[in-house]
Amino acid sequence: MSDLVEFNKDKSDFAKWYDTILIAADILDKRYPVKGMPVMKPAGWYIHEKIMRLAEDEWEKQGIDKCQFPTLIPETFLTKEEEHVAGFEKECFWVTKGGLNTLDIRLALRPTSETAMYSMFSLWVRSYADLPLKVHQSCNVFRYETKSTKPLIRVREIPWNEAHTAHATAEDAEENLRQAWVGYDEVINRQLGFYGLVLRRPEWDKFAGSIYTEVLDTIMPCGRVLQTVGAHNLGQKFAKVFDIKYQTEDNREEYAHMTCYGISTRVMAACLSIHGDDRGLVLPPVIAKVQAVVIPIKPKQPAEKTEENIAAAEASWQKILASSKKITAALQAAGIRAKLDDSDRTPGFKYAHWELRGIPLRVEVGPRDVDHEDEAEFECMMVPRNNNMPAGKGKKGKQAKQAAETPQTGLDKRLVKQADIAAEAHKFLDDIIDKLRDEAQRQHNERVVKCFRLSDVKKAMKKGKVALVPFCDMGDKGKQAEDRIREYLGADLPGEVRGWDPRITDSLEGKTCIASKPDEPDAAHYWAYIARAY
Ligand code: PR8
Repeated sequence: MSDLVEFNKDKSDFAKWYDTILIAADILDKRYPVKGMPVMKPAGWYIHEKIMRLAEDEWEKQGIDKCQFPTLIPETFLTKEEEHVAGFEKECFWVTKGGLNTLDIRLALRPTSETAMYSMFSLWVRSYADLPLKVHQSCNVFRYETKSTKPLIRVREIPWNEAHTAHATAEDAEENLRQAWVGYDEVINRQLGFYGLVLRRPEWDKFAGSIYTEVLDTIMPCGRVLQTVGAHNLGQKFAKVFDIKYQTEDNREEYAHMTCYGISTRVMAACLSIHGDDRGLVLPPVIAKVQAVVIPIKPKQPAEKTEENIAAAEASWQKILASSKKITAALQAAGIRAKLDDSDRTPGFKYAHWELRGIPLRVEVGPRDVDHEDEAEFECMMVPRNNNMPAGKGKKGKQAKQAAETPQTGLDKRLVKQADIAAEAHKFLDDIIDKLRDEAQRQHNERVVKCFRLSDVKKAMKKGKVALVPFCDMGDKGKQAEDRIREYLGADLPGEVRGWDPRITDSLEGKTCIASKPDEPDAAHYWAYIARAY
């Protein structure tokens, strides 16, 4: 399939890079004829499922149980919570017929599962002893997205994991959300090696039916942000309309306090985009189906083709193959997902093939590695996917100069002795993710700039940056200020106020809102982020 599209090797043209890498690396196929529903190929689905598993493991640790709810939701459930239905009815796919019969009540393909789950929560919660009630599921949800769709980022059938919880008190619900963020930090930051801005969304942009919404906005390589996590405090809104009540210890009736949060294929989109490079994907080892690929390198044909020389080259090749097999087995025995590529292709072809697919570690075994006095002894070259390249290699002129000036942010390859193979491979796999995380963090930091004038916001955004600005308000007044910002930035630069980070405590004393009207300076109460979003 990869030959259908030529991979755009220049990541600085990110839009093109993203569109071509997913096809070239066999992640998905866009040719299925329903808009917004690409087919996930085995390599892509493996990665998605691994990411979901990481989240599931976190929820398991936190006592959030896995369950499975039906895909269809009666319209009567969906319309119970006013704000929720207003937010979602236009995004639903509706089932109106069963065979030839028209259904009495329309059924929605779940756009999210609050209403399906909470209709059952109301049956399951009776007393304080039934709380907290915490469940999650990994499934597909459906949203009739009207903005243009983009593989993994804005799809109409969304593979995701969603968690839903009910608690006795508002404090318990808050604490649960904090734990949700601990879980996402572990999965996205620690394991997948990237993160983003953890923000509280403005009132006008919160989840339909929530009292507040927190998100992770990941800054993509083009400077646009992608909401990779949505975590919502639902307060008692849903509990009231779904009648999720419990008897307190002193026999009062109370409504439960609820939260929900979820991640989708967007996490994979961000992970691939942030770590990938001009040569293709760079996978964090934890999500790589093949973590190490072993490549035997054939000895050169002897210059003098005497029988003796030919026999020596063949003997060396057999040793190389035998050692490669042993290395693969040793890696597998050490719990590493290793693969031997002894196909008939040239080493150069194989390197490019596995690099494009992001395989974290390449193990090369060549003639010199097996040429030891002790027959049983051999070594190999371990080359991490994020290998520091010799500066400017293969490049000329300006490009070579640029390459020489680019900081080396990866790892160096190493010659490894037989006895150390398993330990060294493990060390590489650990170091790879640490390096990827450091580099992602460095790039993130570089992309955020403080601005105090709209003209500076414009300049920053044009350079692919995100602006951190003093801002007045996160309610109606803030919305008007945002409208002024949008007008100023114009249609070519559709920036928006993404929200604020309550943990930024830099003083705002004496600062005015960046979108104040010329003669009416408004005091700033928030550090807000302005960015263009996906
Ligand atoms: C909720 N209810 O629904 P949320 N394509 C890919 N990913 C998407 C798309 C899409 N069209 N739409 C949203 N996402 C709550 C929490 C249960 C779970 C991703 O929240 O609407 C986004 O990353 O925020 C979003 O943050 C996440 O799904 C959860 O969706």
